[in-house]
Amino acid sequence: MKATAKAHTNIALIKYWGKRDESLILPTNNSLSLTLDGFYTKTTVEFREDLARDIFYLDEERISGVQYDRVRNFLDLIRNHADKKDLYAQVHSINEVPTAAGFASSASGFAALAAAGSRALGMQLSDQELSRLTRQGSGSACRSVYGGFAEWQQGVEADGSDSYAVPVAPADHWDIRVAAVVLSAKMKKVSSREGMKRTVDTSPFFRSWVNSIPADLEEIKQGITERDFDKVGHIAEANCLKMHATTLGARPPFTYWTDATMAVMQAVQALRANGIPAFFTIDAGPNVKVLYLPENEIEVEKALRNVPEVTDVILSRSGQGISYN
Ligand code: 2P0
Repeated sequence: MKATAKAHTNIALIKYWGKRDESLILPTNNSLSLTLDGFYTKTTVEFREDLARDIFYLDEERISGVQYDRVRNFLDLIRNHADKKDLYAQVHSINEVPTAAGFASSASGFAALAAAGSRALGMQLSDQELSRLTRQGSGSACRSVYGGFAEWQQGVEADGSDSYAVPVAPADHWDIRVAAVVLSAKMKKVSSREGMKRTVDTSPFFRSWVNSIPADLEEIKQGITERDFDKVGHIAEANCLKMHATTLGARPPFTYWTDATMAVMQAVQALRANGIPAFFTIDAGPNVKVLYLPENEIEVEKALRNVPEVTDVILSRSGQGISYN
């Protein structure tokens, strides 16, 4: 009753920003991401008759509190699914996601946990079923089931049965790269969960954000099919700016950007002004991710490291979906 799975994190090019159901984690818009090979979580789940409760180790450290509760609640979902309500598990996770790089380790974390947990209980889930289950741990995680580009379909059903990710193009479709620009290891003040909720509840810009998604999605998918880097980059950057604009209209207003965030955004725009195609995207924190093509790797890395506020730049390629061993 033991299984191990590895899942990579993903970066959203069309952002998930807003929930229509908080407990089932159902979004207000479709989102689209690129899975990254540089950042992953490897998790082993072992269900054992001799355990009276779940045990969770992250990077060899025993975890309690909120992080433990999220894992235990998610294991409950898997247990209910498999009709094994009284069977507890020991979970060992190794995170190869530098938290300072501002990637949500919850994406690779819940994808690996869902895959290893369901396998350990003998469930043979399809990718679609696995994505639907993973979504209930953390929304963005449902996209990490697949390699390359994936789209999370928001669905319309109240029970979430049609809300899961589907593959758009595999990792080998296109060698597009991402530089994770590290600025600050400080904890973010507004969590993505809280930020999303505040935006949905109070920002007058939220409706416009949601209404703008279908056109962005159509265009970016066309760009991916045609391997049109300019098209994909411009849409991704504009979509990120729109998402962040909604937070300024919230009450109380907030932003994830710092001076350093702006400095990197300007460095990316300067690269473009010098004829090097590069585009930024930013999640619920100050760090910036930069999209670029392999032939421009050296110039892009150099320009980013030249920004005084930058402490590190981590380069990544497109990654694979969930694997087991
Ligand atoms: C995304 N983010 O699409 C967006 C862009 C942050 C900004 O998904 O509440 O950790 O667990 O569903 O997935 C971060 O939120 O939130 C996120 P929950 P999650 O990647």
